[in-house]
Amino acid sequence: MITPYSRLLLLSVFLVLFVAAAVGCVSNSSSTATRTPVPTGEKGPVETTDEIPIASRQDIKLGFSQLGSESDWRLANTASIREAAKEAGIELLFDNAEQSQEKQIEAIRRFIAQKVDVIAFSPVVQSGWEPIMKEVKQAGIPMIVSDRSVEVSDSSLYVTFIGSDFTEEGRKAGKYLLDKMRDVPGPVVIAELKGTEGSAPSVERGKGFREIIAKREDFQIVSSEYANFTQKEGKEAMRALLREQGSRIDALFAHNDDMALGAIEAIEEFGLRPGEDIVILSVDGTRKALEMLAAGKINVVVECNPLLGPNLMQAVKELMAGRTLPKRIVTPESVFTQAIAEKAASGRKY
Ligand code: GZL
Repeated sequence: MITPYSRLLLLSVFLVLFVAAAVGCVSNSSSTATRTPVPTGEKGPVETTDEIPIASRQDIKLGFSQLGSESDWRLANTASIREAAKEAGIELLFDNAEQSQEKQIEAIRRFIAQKVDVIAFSPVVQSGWEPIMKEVKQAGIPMIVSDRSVEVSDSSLYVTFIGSDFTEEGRKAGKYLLDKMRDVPGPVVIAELKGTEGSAPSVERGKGFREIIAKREDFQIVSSEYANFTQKEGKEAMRALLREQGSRIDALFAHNDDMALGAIEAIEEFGLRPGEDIVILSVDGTRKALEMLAAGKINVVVECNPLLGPNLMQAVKELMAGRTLPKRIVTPESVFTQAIAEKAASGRKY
């Protein structure tokens, strides 16, 4: 027989159990949002939900190691990074290593000590980065590779690589030359001015170019010299080449515009007509090269986009908001021929 007292007792027990269960669901629901800790160095992880960052960080600090200031492309690249950081409200700690890998490594180590949130760098050469990249990883700081690629056995040492497909750029130059020379009986004697030894653009542009010109056995590369992407060294190397080979050269593949511009000076000093006596292929797409293209002194310029700043800052913000990034972000590029040179040169920012 249930007395009124025991009925009241049972009801209050049910009531307590019901309220406890209701509260438990609410508190559980707040833990269902998946949390993605984002390493930000010693300050500890920035936690976000999958949907939106809990707070888009306004105090992001980015350490950037630039490889140098050797070319107009590089100056445009640096300007793009500085402008985009300002635009994005990201504090930029910038170091220019002037072509020294050792100085780049020292700068990256300083960024670790300064407890930046993200470290990005444009590696002067492909190899020798594993030890410092491991130090960065151990410090819990995400790393972004910009412009030139690195050779590492462990790709988890960097979050993403933002830059061009240099092999494809070399192929585009080769395809132009095959087409230009399709009715010219061989042999076609070719000279090559390479950038910095061991750098990704030089290794890969050379590889892509050779892959394509191999389609004609009578295409012969008779000289291939390093000129470190600079106009001065491009002129000096071309001068020496002309002294050696004389007017045997039918075409020149310069791995960047600055070396092509230097070569043009040497060719004219030698008494030959660049763009006519010697077909000139270049890469980058700077205004000066496009002006030479329009003047008929260069025959083709394969674009290599230096304006990586916006992509880099976007990647930094996504990273800090806890989002995952693709391992590779490729910048869109085209080819400039004499037909479109005038128009392209007038609008060129750099
Ligand atoms: C390519 C870049 C190269 C340019 C040169 O992404 O690294 O370095 O082609 C520059 O002009 O010096």
